[in-house]
Amino acid sequence: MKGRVIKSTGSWYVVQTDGGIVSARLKGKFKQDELKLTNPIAVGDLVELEKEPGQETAVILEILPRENYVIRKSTRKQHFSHIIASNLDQAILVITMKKPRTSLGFIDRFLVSTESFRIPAMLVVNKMDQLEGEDEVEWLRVIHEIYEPLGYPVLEVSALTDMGLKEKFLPFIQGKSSLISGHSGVGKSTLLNALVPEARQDTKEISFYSAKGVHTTTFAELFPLPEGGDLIDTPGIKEFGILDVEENELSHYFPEMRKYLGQCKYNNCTHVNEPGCVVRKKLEEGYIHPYRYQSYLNILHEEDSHR
Ligand SMILES: Nc1nc2c(ncn2[C@@H]2O[C@H](COP(=O)(O)OP(=O)(O)OP(=O)(O)O)[C@@H](O)[C@H]2O)c(=O)[nH]1
Ligand SMILES: [Mg+2]
Ligand SMILES: [Zn+2]
Repeated sequence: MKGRVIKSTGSWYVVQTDGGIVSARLKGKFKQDELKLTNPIAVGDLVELEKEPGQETAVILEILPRENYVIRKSTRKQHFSHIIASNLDQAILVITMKKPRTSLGFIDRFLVSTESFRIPAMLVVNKMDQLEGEDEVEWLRVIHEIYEPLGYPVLEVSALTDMGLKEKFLPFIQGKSSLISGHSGVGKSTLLNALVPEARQDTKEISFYSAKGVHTTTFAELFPLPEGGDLIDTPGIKEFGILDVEENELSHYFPEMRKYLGQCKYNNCTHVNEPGCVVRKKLEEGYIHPYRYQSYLNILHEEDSHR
């Protein structure tokens, strides 16, 4: 029989099949292609499985080819990667303006990653009920100004008061398989609970997290939306480790730079200080946002130091 992995807790996988939910395990070692993975099977994977004789449990025999996936560098194991989820229609980054404020750098790293996997992305600004002060209003304005022209929708919601959820957010997620990502404490699980009441995901006040990096949600889990489609809640991430991107490839993942590809004087231009660089020219003319260009440089130099 076939099924979709809805939760993975390390050695056991919870799989949704036509006949209901079953617990399944892997038999023996799984061959993975080029990728060195900390998790051979990810939430969202479609698998072929078989009931164990005389038991309620099943064995996973095969992973069907993944349409796509979001992957990040493993924080625990060097040179290893971790698949966050697979077979997605879109990736949603939940951001907040305080406690914690999501940095533009973090947003851009996330978007570079989803661009590289060709997964559409959107930003959801949560905790709008807490918006106060000119500084926060200005931050929000900048977020809209930067990301909307690039094709990333920016929605304002409050998972706590339900603001924006049914009328604005739902049309974006209905009938789709969406990954929910973001820092710990931004309200991913609260958002999920508001949309899928049966989910009953644990949520916790920020003060409980402290600096130790304790996350309330510890495993990715997929929940069907009553209106169709599904949402994948994930543990919070501190930094998004982008997989190796070549120097002159990085700009492919910035839609506003991608437009000018092939127009620079040198075809291996990194858009830093090469003569005849069209990207720099467009930056000076105001067609590329200086914050985005700064993120580009930051990622470029960070990746540099890993080489
Ligand atoms: N004021 C306000 N608080 C919110 C909102 N959404 C979530 N919170 C609170 O923020 C805290 C963290 O929420 P969670 O849903 O646990 O955050 P999370 O992103 O799932 O965190 P991890 O599972 O650790 O990644 C909780 O105290 C929530 O009640 C909101 O829209 N407004
Ligand atoms: Mg959570
Ligand atoms: Zn250039």
